[in-house]
Amino acid sequence: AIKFTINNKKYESTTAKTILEACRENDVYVPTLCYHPMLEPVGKCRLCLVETNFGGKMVPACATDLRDGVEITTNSPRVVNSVKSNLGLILATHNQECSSCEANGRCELQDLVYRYGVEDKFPKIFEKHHNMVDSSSPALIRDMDKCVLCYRCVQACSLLQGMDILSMTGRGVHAIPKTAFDSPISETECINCGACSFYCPVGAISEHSAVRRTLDVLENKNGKIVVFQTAPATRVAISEEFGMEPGDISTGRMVAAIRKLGADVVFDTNFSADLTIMEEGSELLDRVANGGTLPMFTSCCPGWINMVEKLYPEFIPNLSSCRSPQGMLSSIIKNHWAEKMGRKPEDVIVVSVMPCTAKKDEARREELKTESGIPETDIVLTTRELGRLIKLKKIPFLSLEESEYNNPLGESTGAAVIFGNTGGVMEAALRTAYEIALEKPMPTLNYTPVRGFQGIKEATIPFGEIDLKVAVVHQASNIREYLKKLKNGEVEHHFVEFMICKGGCIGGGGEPKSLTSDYLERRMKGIYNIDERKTTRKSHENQAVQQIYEQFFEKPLSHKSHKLLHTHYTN
Ligand code: HC1
Ligand code: SF4
Repeated sequence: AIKFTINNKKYESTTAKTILEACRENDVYVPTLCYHPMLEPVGKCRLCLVETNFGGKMVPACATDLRDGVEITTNSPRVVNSVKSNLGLILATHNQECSSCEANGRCELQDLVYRYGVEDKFPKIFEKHHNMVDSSSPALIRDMDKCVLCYRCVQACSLLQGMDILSMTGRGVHAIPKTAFDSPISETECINCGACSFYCPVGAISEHSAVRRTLDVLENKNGKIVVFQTAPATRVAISEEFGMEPGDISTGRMVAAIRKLGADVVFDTNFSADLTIMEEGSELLDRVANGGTLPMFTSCCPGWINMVEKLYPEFIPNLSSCRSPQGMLSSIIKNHWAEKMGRKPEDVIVVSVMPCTAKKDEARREELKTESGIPETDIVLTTRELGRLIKLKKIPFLSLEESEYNNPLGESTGAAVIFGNTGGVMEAALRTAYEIALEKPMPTLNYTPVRGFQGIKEATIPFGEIDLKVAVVHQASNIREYLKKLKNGEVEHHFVEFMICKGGCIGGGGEPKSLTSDYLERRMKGIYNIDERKTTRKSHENQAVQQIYEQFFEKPLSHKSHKLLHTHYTN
């Protein structure tokens, strides 16, 4: 163990590698702004400077190794003054439009300024330098006058996602994360995954907010019905917005809160996740039996679809033609359910709550409009935005009595909720495809080879006459590696699941921001817990799904399903 002192108190550690880790491990507060435990320390913000007994200069705790015998001081007047003056300098280049900022209330800079009582008395020097708001993307907004030069977006985009859309250019106050040729982000190869917005500690990159529009829709209905749908991964993360732990399951409270906001009906995207399994499973069996394009690729992750269309159009034929569960449910609501309720598609407003920024982009696709040309999904809110709405309306989330989804489009199985985890779509598909093709259930429902955080997971399942070879790939950088291998003939599979974000949707760019290093593991556990507690855990056993086939779609891949549940891609 390494022995050291912090503020004259003795400690030892076997796990901490840096001074910052040692302090955090022992609950000693050290301010940070550029540091995030899921990224590499860059030592840029200078807020974590501490004194040590090794020489006179203060050192950045995040980037200094913990050494035996080091005496660390985090609370001396010298340290505190340095934090205050560094915060003052950051403020001088920061556009503090706090009250209208997306980050208001969850801004790391705001918290630090308050905590240290820093007065904003420096002359503003940002206006002349950046003055750049890029709202060209339907998913994200960048306001560079709020950038604090932490490098977190740059790292998220290049290191985690392997996309390299943003890079830091210029020096000093002129430094700024830019796109190549400074193009609007919608004109770059950006896939709208939102990883940059998740890691942004302030409001410099945030989701393209639909909070105000949603309030307007809820408060001025003009005779319309407002229908919400909620994605699998939202229910294990929304409570983090209210101070609870990652992975806490709050399905019933979330539904109750959405009703309190004024929604008329709350359906579950999990219903259409079950439906997706019926359609996609059938599509796979059909491709295998009839020599269709293989491997077949899942198509529910919109960041992934953006990646294929923008960067790998040669793989478009591999994509399943299934719409995402969001797309399927909105289509059913407007084109089938509305009619059953005696209403026109125009009378219904669909608001979907997603862990994902790219879903905002998906909802605007031309292929996902009704015959009369209106979008089937009107509004997409991220989980964070739903949290903001609930707080704005002063709804006491934690003490709400649980509420159930409306039926029939609110019924779902355990197979649907695991869509939220990497490997979940694959596991759900296998539970159903195996049983339908072989007429017996899988030996075990918890199919562990496709679970967990390994970037590329592979498995082979004896499937009657063939061995079904599958792979699960998550996080954009791993996807690029996998596709390279596939092009080179180094891998061979029948079916591959792709999710752009690490961990799958639980790691989506629109989920509550977390400064912990284990939020993904904990959300993942929450999802598997929901699955285990369900009485039905196979999509084909969803009675509401069976019913909609009997009463409307007839069978998977029918003419009607093709029209309402499938789509096509462009480049
Ligand atoms: Fe997902 Fe999906 S699982 S894409 O990861 O297929 O966003 O949660 O809603 O549509 O169901 C996201 C999550 C989500 C879709 C489903
Ligand atoms: Fe990069 Fe994703 Fe942000 Fe686009 S949305 S800039 S790809 S991190």
